[in-house]
Amino acid sequence: MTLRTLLLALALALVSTTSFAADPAPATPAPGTLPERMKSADANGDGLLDKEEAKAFPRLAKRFDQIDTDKDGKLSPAELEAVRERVAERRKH
Ligand SMILES: [Ca+2]
Ligand SMILES: [Ca+2]
Repeated sequence: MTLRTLLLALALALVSTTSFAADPAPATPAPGTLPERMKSADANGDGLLDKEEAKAFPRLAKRFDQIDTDKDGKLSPAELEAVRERVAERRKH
């Protein structure tokens, strides 16, 4: 009986592990660097905010060209992170 329970638990664990692994992993960059709000604004799900998507954030859209430091027309999480750091730095002074 104990072995049966053990096997059942093992089978369940395997099933849940397998279904977890089969989950289509979203192409997200390093966790924690991408604000949730950016993710929801990322309409086409490429992990970047283009000018259209940035319109969801008027303040972001206004400074789009400033934030887009590599001038590829899209805001990457790294670029947004850099802005956040600049803002945080300014708040300190
Ligand atoms: Ca996008
Ligand atoms: Ca860019």
